Amino acid sequence: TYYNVAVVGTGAVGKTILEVLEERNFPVGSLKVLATKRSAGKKVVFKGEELVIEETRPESFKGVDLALFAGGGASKEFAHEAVKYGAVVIDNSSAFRLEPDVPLVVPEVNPEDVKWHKGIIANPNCSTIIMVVALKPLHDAARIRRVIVSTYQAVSGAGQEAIDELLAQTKQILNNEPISPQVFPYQIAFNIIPHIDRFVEKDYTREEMKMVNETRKMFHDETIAISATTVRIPVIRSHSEAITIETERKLTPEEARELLSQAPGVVVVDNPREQKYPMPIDASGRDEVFVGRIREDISSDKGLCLWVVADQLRKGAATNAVQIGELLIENNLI
Ligand code: 2RA
Repeated sequence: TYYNVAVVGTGAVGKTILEVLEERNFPVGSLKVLATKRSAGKKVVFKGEELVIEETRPESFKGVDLALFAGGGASKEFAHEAVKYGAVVIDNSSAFRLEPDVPLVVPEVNPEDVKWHKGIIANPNCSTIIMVVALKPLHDAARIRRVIVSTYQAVSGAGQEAIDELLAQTKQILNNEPISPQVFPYQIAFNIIPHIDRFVEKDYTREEMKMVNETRKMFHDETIAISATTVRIPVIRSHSEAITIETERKLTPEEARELLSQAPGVVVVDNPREQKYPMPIDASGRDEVFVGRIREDISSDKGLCLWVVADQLRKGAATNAVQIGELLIENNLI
């Protein structure tokens, strides 16, 4: 069976969705690429064929089986319209993630939740996806009670303009020219900024609270204590996370390494003696979540520290969305 697919959005995530659909040989019958008026008329290439980007309208979803929304404002405007026309929507924006009747899914973590979808399935935030893929096998084995995480997030998480800004600023600074930050609130080249998205509650940012609330929703456990600090660093692609967990039952680093090396979607890169650990340059372009620096938390009885890296445009966004689509097909849910 082949499916009529629409991809809504042609930014960094939309483009990556097209690449992933092609690479994974997703059973695409017909493909529509939809975007705002600004991009309409431009072309994209899918499986060697040129496709003209169309402006998104409610009627665009007529006959569409699966609509992959890449994120942004289009979701609020058109996701429900797409469902009315009979499409199943996989949505990468934050618009519906915490709605009780919308499943929030990472296939390695809570695949069963796709079964109760009512038309929309939400794709979690990139930094959350990366964290939960690494934590799920540990949670299943020893029940995580507390998580403390600091992120080191690549500029591409903020879109193509953010990449352009980092490259331009780097050149300007090396040439002793003045800079004028547009995408980020401060200089990002040769700097880091401990602030992603807006400040919301108790001086935490929205990005930080996404990691708290989305993780609890997918683990079906509102009692896990989670505190995040999310930080933008001058790296082009792939997010990194320093994570410390406390579990109900003590988990040794050896046991954690064993569990993670068996876990779907995870690659363990952990050999301090040979200076082997995950880094953004190695994770970029890959679909797996890389875990290393697995060690005892020497400050706590039942604590464990990990270093986790993944390509946030792929597993953190596009690949996860396409995997949800594959899960829907396997379960006859489209
Ligand atoms: C970021 N969390 O890196 C994002 C994008 N969803 O800014």
